[in-house]
Amino acid sequence: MQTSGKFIVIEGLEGAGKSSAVAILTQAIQAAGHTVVNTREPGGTAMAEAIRDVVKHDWKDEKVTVEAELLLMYASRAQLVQNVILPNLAKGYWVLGDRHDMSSQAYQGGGRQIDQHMIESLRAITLRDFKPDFTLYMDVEPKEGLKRAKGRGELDRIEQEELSFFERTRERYLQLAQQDPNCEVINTMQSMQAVHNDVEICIKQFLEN
Ligand code: T5A
Repeated sequence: MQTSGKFIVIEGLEGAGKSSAVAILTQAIQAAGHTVVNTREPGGTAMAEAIRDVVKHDWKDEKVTVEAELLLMYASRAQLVQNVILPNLAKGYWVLGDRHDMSSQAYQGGGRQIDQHMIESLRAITLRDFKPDFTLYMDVEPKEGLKRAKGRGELDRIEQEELSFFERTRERYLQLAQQDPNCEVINTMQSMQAVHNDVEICIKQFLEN
């Protein structure tokens, strides 16, 4: 599909401060005269939101397996990309995604240690060559991120994983960010004001180019 809008994605571990970054970016992009459509993954369509409930909280008494988790992330992404992201980009709107494919590569590939080739196959089926125009990876040390997430309330199924799971996830995130020329890393182990300033600088540079 031909697209004329831009697809911007925020990535990072729990408690990295993605929600605040989304608010800053939304405001900056709107101020530049663009219409912004906000999405989140998993989720963002009626069916994808039902999938989000399952992956975040299990299904009744039935545990989500590692394989089902991976497939559900891509099922949710397929619904969102085809039904929301591509049609809005085609209208010239800017889509701001709270998580996208890098999350699967980091959490399922890094955290769950699922073979990268298997993930690549699902990615090829779901996305073909569709990619974000720009990704902001909010980097946080897992211990600190989880502390922040705990401060916000009860932890969900994935947030209850061991620290080593998040350490592997972060390591993969950092590798992916380094390999992606359209990805900027924000250090969130600093004050919220300092993070705010860094996010503003990044989006300003992207908007100017
Ligand atoms: N997932 C998702 C996969 O495994 N594979 C996939 O393919 C996809 C798409 C989704 C879950 O699914 C997994 C990843 C996730 O486990 P989610 O709710 O979308 O879950 O994501 P979370 O990361 O859980 O969302 P959070 O709300 O925890 O993270 P945020 O948005 O990064 O954190 P935020 O902004 O709410 O901040 C949390 C708290 O920290 C404070 C904030 O005020 C807030 O209270 N904070 C700071 N405090 C001090 N200093 C700073 N610099 C701070 N920045 C934020």
